[in-house]
Amino acid sequence: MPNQTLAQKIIAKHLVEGKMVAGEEVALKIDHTLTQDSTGTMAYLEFEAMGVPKVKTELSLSFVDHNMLQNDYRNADDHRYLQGVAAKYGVIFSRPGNGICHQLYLERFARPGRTLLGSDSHTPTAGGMCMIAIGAGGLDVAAAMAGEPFYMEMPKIVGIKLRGKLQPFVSAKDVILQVLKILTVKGGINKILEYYGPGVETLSVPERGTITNMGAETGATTSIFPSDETTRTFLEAQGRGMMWMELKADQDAAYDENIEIDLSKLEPLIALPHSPDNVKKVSELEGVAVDQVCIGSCTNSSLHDLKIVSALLRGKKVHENTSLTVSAGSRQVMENLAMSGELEPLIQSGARILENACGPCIGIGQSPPTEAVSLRTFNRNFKGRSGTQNAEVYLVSPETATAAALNGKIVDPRNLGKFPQIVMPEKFILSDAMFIQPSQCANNEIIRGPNIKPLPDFAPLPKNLQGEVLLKTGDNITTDDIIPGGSEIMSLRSNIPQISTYTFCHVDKTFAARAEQRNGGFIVGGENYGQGSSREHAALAPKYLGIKAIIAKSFARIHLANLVNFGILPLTFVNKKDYDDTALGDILELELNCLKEHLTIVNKTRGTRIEVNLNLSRVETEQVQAGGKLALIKKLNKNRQCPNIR
Ligand code: MIC
Ligand code: SF4
Repeated sequence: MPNQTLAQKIIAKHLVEGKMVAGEEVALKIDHTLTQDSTGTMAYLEFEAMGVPKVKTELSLSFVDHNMLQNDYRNADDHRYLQGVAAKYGVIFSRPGNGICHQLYLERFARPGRTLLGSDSHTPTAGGMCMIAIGAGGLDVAAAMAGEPFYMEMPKIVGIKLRGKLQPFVSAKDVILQVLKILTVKGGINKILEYYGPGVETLSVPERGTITNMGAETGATTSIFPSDETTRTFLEAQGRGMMWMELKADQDAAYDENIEIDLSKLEPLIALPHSPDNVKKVSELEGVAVDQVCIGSCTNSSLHDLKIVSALLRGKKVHENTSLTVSAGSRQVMENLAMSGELEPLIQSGARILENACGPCIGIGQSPPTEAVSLRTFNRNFKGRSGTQNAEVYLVSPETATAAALNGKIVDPRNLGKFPQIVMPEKFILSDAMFIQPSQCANNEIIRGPNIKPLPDFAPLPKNLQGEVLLKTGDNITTDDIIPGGSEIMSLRSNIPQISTYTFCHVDKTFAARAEQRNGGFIVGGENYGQGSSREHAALAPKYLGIKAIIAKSFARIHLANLVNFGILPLTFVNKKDYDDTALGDILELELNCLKEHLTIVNKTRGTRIEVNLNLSRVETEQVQAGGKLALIKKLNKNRQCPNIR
C-alpha cells in the first residue's frame, strides 16, 4: 500500500484480524515478549494456568530488575521461581544484577520491524529501534507467549516532525518533556507517536529510546523512530549488524495529527511535582535548593547518558548538601564505563553508585528526606512514588541533574561551561554471561516459595450489582495510587490476598477494610483513571476486595485492559455532570440482564439515574461475564475445549 506511515507498515505485516482504521479493534502477531519480576510472577502463574508446554514466540525474555532488595526470602523466592519457569517454558532469563529490562532489551535483542509486548509500561523504549513495542498487563503478555495475538484499538498516528539539532546541554529528555508539555499525560491515549524528519538522524538510538520510553507518560500506545544509518551503527557496535534493515514512512504518508519540533530551539526543561506534564524551563527555577539527585532508570541510564555525567563530574565534588546516586542501566554500561576510565570520575565525585536496576525510580531505596527536593532523570514523579509522601520530585535530563548535584541547587546546565566531547565506542565491550538460555539448564524444576500464592478464583459477574461508592477520586489517578510501589508493598506482588490490603492505602487508609466489610462496591473516578504502570495488581487487588465496577470520566489504556481481564466493569459517564452528583457512600444498583453499550445505574441514595457506557467487544463481554479472562481460560481448560485464550 502506498503512503503508509512507519507504524502502519509494521502493523500491516503483523495484522491477524481487523482493519487498520483508527478506533477499530485489531489483533497483532507478537514476535517478542518481555516480562520483569514485579509483574512477571503473575504473568508466569497465568501462563502456567494456560497449559501450554512451551512459549510460541520467536523470543521471550524474563528480566529481574525491580524487586532487587532481599530483606527476607520473598523477592529471592520470586527470582528463583522466575528462573525455573523460564527454563521450563523456553524463556531467556536475565539474572538479577544484569540491568533494567528496557535498556538490556534495546542493547541485546531489539530488532527493527518486529513487534514486542512487555509487561511493563515502558516497553515502548524499543520503539527507538523501530519496533512496535507495547506495554500490557501480565495476562496479555502470557497470552502472547502462548501464541495468541494481541488485541487493541487501532491507534491514531501522530506524526512528530523533528527539525534542527539539539544545542549543547539540551538532550533527548528535553525533547520528550516538550512533547509532554504539548500533549499532557492523556494526550497520547490510543495514539502512536511516530517521529520523522531531518532532525531524526541527529539522535542516537539510546537518545531515541529516551524519547520513546517516556512517550508512555502521554498515555500513548507506543512511539516509534525509523530504522536508518544511525540504527545500523548502533546495531553494529552491539555486534548485531546483521539484524539491521532500513525502515521508514513513505514520503507522502499522512498522519492523523501533526506536531513539529525544532530541536535547535529547545532549552533544558524540567517537570515539576507531581506530574510529568507539569513542564517548565529549567532557567525559570534556577536557585531552588536540591537535597537529592538520582541519575538512572530505564529513561536515562545508557552509556551515552552516563558518559556525559562522568565528563561533567570529572575532577569535581558533589555539593555537600546534595546526595547523588547513579544507577547504570545495564552491566554492559557499567563495564564499558569502567574500562574506558569513566567510572572513576563518578566515584571520585562522591556519587553513590547503585545496582544496575530500577531502584529509586519505584521507591526501592533512596527515598528522599522529609519535604526534600529530589531531581531525577526518571520518567514519573507521581506524589509519593519516591517513598517519601511529602517529597517534591522533579524530572530532568542527565545534564540538568549533574548541574544540580554539583551546585546543590537547580542550575541551567548551559551555565556549566564548555560541553564535553563524548566519544562512543565503535564496538561495545559485550558479554551475555548474565543471560541464561533455556537450553543451558539441565534442571528446570520450578520452586515456589511460601509468598507465591495461587491465583485467586473469581466468580462470574452477577446479574445485579449493588453496593456503595467506596471511593471517589479526582482526575489522573495513577496505578501507584491504587497499588503503591516501594520495597514493602512490591515484595507482595505474588501474593494477591496480602497486597490487596494496601489498595489505595495512601489515598484513603480505610479503603481496603471498608471494601472487605461491605463485600465490595463501586469506585468513581475522573479523567484518565489508572494512568501509569502496567501492573495488573491495580485491577487484581480491587477485584479481590470485591470491587464490581469503576465508573470514570475516562480510562488509561493499559489499566482499562487489565480491568476487563479481571472482570471489573469499566464504565464511563455519558454526562460528566453525573460525576459531580455522585458522592462517597451513595448506594448504586446496576441491573445486568445483558451487557450492552449503554447501561443505567440507579443511585438509590439520591433517587437519580446515571447513564454509563460500556465499550467492550463480544469476546471481552464474554470474559467479563465469566469473571475475567483467566476465569474463562480456566473454564475452557477444564471443559477441554479449544484452548483459544481470547
Ligand atoms: C513503573 O515504572 O511503574 C513500573 C514499576 O515499572 C511498572 C511495572 C510494575 O508496576 O511492576 C510499569 O511501568 O509498568
Ligand atoms: Fe524500572 Fe522505573 Fe523504568 Fe519502571 S520506570 S521499568 S521502575 S526504571
